[in-house]
Amino acid sequence: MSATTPSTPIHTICPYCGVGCGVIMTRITKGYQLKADNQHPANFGKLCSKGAALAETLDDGDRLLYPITKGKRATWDAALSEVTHTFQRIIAEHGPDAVAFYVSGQLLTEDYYVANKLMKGFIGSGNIDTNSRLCMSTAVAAHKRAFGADAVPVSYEDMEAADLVVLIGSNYAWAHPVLYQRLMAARKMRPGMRVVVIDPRRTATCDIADLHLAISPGSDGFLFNGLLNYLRREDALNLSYIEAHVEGFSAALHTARLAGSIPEVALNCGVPEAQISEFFHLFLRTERTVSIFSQGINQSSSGVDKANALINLHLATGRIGKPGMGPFSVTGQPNAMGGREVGGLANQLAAHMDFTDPGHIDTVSRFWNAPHIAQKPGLKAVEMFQAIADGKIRAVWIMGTNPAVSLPDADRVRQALQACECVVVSDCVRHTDTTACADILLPAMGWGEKDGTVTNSERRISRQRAFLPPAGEAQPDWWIITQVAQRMGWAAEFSYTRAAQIFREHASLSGFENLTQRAFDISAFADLSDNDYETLQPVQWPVNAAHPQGSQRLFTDGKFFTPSGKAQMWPITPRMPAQTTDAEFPFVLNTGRIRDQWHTMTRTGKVPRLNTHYPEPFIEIHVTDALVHHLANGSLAELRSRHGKMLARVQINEDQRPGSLFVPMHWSDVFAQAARVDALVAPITDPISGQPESKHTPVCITPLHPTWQGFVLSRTALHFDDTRYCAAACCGTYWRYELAGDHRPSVWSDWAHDILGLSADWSEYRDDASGRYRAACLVDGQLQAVFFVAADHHLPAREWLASLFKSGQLTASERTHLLSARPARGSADPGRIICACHGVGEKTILNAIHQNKLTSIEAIGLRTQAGTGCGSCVAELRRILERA
Ligand SMILES: Nc1nc2c(c(=O)[nH]1)N[C@H]1C(S)=C(S)[C@@H](COP(=O)(O)OP(=O)(O)OC[C@H]3O[C@@H](n4cnc5c(=O)[nH]c(N)nc54)[C@H](O)[C@@H]3O)O[C@H]1N2
Ligand SMILES: Nc1nc2c(c(=O)[nH]1)N[C@H]1C(S)=C(S)[C@@H](COP(=O)(O)OP(=O)(O)OC[C@H]3O[C@@H](n4cnc5c(=O)[nH]c(N)nc54)[C@H](O)[C@@H]3O)O[C@H]1N2
Ligand code: SF4
Ligand SMILES: [Mo]
Repeated sequence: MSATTPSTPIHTICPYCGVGCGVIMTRITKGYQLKADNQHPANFGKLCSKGAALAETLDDGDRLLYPITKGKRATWDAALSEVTHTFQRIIAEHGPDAVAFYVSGQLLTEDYYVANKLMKGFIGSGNIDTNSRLCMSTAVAAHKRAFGADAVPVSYEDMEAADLVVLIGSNYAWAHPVLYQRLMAARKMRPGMRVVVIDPRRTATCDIADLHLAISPGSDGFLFNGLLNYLRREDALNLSYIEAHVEGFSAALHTARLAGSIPEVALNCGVPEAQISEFFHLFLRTERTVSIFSQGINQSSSGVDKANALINLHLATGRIGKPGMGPFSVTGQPNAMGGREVGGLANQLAAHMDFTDPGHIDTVSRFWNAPHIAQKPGLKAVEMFQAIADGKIRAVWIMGTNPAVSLPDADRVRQALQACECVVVSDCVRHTDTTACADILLPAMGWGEKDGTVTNSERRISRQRAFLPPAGEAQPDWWIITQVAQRMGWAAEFSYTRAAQIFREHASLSGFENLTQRAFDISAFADLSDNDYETLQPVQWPVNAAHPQGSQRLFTDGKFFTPSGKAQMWPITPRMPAQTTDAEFPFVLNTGRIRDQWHTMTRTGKVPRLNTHYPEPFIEIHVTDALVHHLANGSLAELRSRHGKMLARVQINEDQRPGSLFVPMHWSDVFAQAARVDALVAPITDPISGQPESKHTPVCITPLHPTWQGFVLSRTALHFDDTRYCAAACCGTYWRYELAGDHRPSVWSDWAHDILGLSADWSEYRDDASGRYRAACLVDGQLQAVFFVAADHHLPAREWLASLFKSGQLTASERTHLLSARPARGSADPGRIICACHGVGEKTILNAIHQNKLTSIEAIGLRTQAGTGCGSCVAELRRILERA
């Protein structure tokens, strides 16, 4: 482990999204200073709100600090032996397919490599799958069908060089913020560049769009086929490219004809004809086109077909392998791509080799010296958890993912884990919905402590470097896995003592018997010295004898990795989502991400400034739907599907299509009482990739009418019993709780005093007729907590009260106005926080615009500082400006 000398700046990589931004950490007197890496080719000095707040995630609060077995602290040796013996016993009794690993695109490549090697090579089962199944498996399958290999053809620079960028099912502004900023900058330089966004809802990304196609959910395939048919009719196909480099053209074209002409496409996609023709025309006349796609395509029961229908367009126009062109699947997790390289999916083998080719099984088996290597693919994530529920899998080891929150049909997943004979969880965090189901907990080193490599969306391998000592007894994931492998009897095959050895082996396998038939080849690193590994510079694969400096773009020679060397167009018959809405479940539930949270919030949820943008779970609904269903803005509602239910706050806007609801995926039981959206999501998957349809579950919505609603702001963390709804947010100097209940305490003040456990210096106000209760508790003149209760959701703004937690002694005037929740003069309510870096609220921004007649983002920045930090909020600022 290189716990490098403090004060030398350490170059490492942000652990969140697949953009893979470089950051530099320097030790300062109090903690660490974080800087964006100006030299890193992913971000060139930029960071988003999450990356910029990384230094605030480094404390040990709620870290898993030592192994725990059956609820008790254990030594590493005892815990590892227990994992080993349990797995060995179950394998002996029920065979290797009775055990499984469920891993993650947030592991480093070295961790991933050894996990895959242990399960497939030595335990001899294909049962290792990863959360990338929920994320990138569709793109992987589509790439393989089209290119014969899972290879992303383009670079970030291609996006910047394009004249048309089409963003499909991607909320780029929030999910890949630094790439979004690069796109904005590129368009500023070349105002001729056009951007089209294809997404059923209007997102922050639409801020940059020249055209937004708010298509009906799941209808993308009709659009792409319609476009292919249109290009044919307009004689805009690149026949010489097709002739030389593409197969399957006639069949693909034949099925595309069925999409009909523009009016039919418009009807199928639910958007005006004029918009369809504008998009088709733009695509037709713009040679340099990059089509970026993400979960709006991947998370679908026909995702692979949609992705291939899109790739078809690039193949038929020859727009691939050239600067500024290509289909571009952007990865989600920091090492989603690395996981694909090592073969972390159940249907892959290793280093881009597959079970479908017996030669590959033989190659890997000889390389690993693993005679009992698995012969067939294992179960894909959703099937894997069904097999756990059925008792076919009796032991599962979960590493770096939180399936009790993030898998579809999450209540069933949780029940399956609770019933499973042995659940091992390696995580950095002590309390997650999944660690709550574990029999054995193994503390993994987290970001800043661990060492290894990750690969970003543009195939760029970068080093993640340690700059911190491990928390408690935490160990690197590769070490934990290797220790179990050694105890299982494979000491020689898993004798690694440092990450660099694993990386060399992985690099060497990528080149082993690879006579240029396999895209993934980093054999140039097979003999990398430890020192060179330490100083490895970011580089795009392939990196081999032919491309020692790496490769910016693939398929430049028109050669693909199929047996014929030609790319494959696929005949696609578009399908709508598997489940349709009906009278009982009239809405389509769309789910996804918000700007400042990362997945299940285990890390971002503890950063105060990231909790201000959206402090509680919410449901976005179109204004007309809200009217019909009697839902008021800011009220609480229950969502229900055939699988489960949840509660969240209603947000009314015109960004959703009527009939669609949007709910973020982030809230877990750790942060809210009943807000896991995946409890509702149907476990329906794409038949080829096995990726769940996380964006289209039929649901119904009903207003919630609890007896009381309220909020509590408190300097200390509190616990509430007997609530119907409770959402907690850690806000630095205070905790915020949004609450609702069905049972009214007989005496409110007893309730408040009990919860806070303090009797000193309370001021209270009660109005039984209206159901109002307000209380403030001060200790030594300092605000300790406020309790606000009402009969419904009409409660005062929290912001001024929240600001008082930053003060020491309250002034007399502040004390007088506490229970009215607003300051002496005027309203100091800044509104919902928009700029996380400087804590600037929507109302402050609107006031500044009105009072000073501001007309530009720059002017708002000068007045209020909003948007002058990381820049992640610029899209929202522009919308506020437009509205004003
Ligand atoms: N802030 C933040 N950033 C992240 C993450 C995070 O947790 N937080 N996670 C990372 C990960 S792992 C991933 S995979 C990426 C995901 O990045 P994205 O895919 O960009 O994010 P999502 O919000 O899941 O979904 C994108 C969009 O798909 C749209 N959509 C829904 N249905 C359809 C449809 O039928 N057709 C089309 N065309 N669009 C549709 C949704 O409305 C949504 O706006 O983000 C990464 N970046
Ligand atoms: N409804 C709905 N569901 C979705 C999605 C959606 O759009 N909608 N998106 C899906 C997608 S694309 C994804 S990628 C998944 C993400 O879902 P998850 O992978 O379940 O989410 P995370 O919160 O990132 O979980 C990572 C866990 O690993 C831990 N961890 C972090 N670093 C390390 C490490 O180095 N080692 C170990 N051992 N543990 C570590 C964290 O503390 C955390 O508990 O969710 C999927 N689920
Ligand atoms: S865009 Fe943001 S979250 Fe993604 S890698 Fe860069 S700083 Fe991290
Ligand atoms: Mo993802």
